[in-house]
Amino acid sequence: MFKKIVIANRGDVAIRVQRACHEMGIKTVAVHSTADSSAMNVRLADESVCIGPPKSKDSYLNIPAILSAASISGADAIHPGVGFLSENPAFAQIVSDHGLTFIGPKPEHIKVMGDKIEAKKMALELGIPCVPGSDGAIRTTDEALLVAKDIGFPIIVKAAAGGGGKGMQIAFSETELSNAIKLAQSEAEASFGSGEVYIERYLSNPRHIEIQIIGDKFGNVVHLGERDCSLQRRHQKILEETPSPALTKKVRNDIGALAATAMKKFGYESLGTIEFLYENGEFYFIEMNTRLQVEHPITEMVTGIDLVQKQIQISAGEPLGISQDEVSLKGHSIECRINAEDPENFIPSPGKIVDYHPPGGFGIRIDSGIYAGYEIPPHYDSLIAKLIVHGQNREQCLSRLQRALDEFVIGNIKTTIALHQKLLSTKNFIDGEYDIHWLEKHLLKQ
Ligand code: MV4
Repeated sequence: MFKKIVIANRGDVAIRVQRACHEMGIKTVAVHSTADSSAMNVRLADESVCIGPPKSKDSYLNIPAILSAASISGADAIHPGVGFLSENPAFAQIVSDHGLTFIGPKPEHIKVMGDKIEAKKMALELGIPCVPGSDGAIRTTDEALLVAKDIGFPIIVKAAAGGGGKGMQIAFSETELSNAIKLAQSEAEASFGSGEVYIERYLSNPRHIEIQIIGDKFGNVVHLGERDCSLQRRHQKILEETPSPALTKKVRNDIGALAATAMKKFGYESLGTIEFLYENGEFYFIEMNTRLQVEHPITEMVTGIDLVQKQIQISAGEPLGISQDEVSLKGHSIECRINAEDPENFIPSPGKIVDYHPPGGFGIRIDSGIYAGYEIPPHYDSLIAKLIVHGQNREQCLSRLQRALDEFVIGNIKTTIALHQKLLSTKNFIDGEYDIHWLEKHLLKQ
């Protein structure tokens, strides 16, 4: 097992990884920007190294600085957390070229899934159902029209280098197609430096359901159920839950088994999430995430498995040690993402936290790096806390969550706690009746 790990991240995730390390007797090195010198993960780490100025590009994405921190601290592995360098195949390769372990999958696997066209080809080859669409990149309207004859309208144009919704365009008819392609191409070029696009049949009211899988270096792969991440605003998830109110036990077991079988065939090792759109009882693959995810705690709550410890053990060459029969999903879990933002207009609200009283009690978990007196820097993502609740069933989970939100004090900055309180008192949500558009259409005024 590793003796010392560099955690190349910040905020709640840096603390999450650090907790796993400390419980396993592994020393931690926090790397941080000058804006994060007083962050809680830095205080709690065994060692810390400043790796640059506030801008992520100069610090959390600064590969030479992170490698130097690993070298001077004598670490044997690097955990990339979520975001930042976690899905950068070149970084994963450089880390191993320096004789260190990248805690994550193989660079080849990160690379395939990073290109959405390659990912889709691979998914089809592995027997994962995909949205009907072009076989590869689309260059001209004529090429698109030929595919459209087969799949029909509406059609969505997506960037190959994309993900997260950037560079997407919808065409409802032939007349709109040419414009949609041009717009998507130029947006993709501007955002990712590659104008490559592909097309799919546009699903109008799906849910976003993702399957958590975990595999080791010996070909053992299991699935750990799903997470329903349909509640989002502008491609930012707001609340996630498991199990999904939309799935039966049989549907869950079938898609989970399919995902696990596919990943075994792929030779995938580490944590992974397969994202699907789910509409009219059918699953359609859209993307795969080759990292730990922000919403992983809800899977931990229902499985009882520490995903980060497992991820580290697997990277150290240990066997998974769990068979599919040994995975049982118990109760219900929900995560509310609490952002330092105005709950009405979502304008970031960084600043000093004066009062802090997190909720507690049975079934409550807070993953956060904030504390009373902490000044939230303005340079990063506005996620400041994750409130994760577990209950024996959805009903108990909802009442416990409502109680926890009512107890939560974060003053005197604006947070999205009020938005979650509103969501929890809305009939459609209480009934589990929502799709990927519901939050923006029915709860938020635009
Ligand atoms: C789609 C889709 C409908 N049909 N693909 C958005 C982000 C990217 N990860 C994929 N996305 C979508 N792909 C087809 N063929 C609708 C979306 C989409 C979406 C997906 C998941 C969660 C929220 C979303 C919000 C708007 C659009």
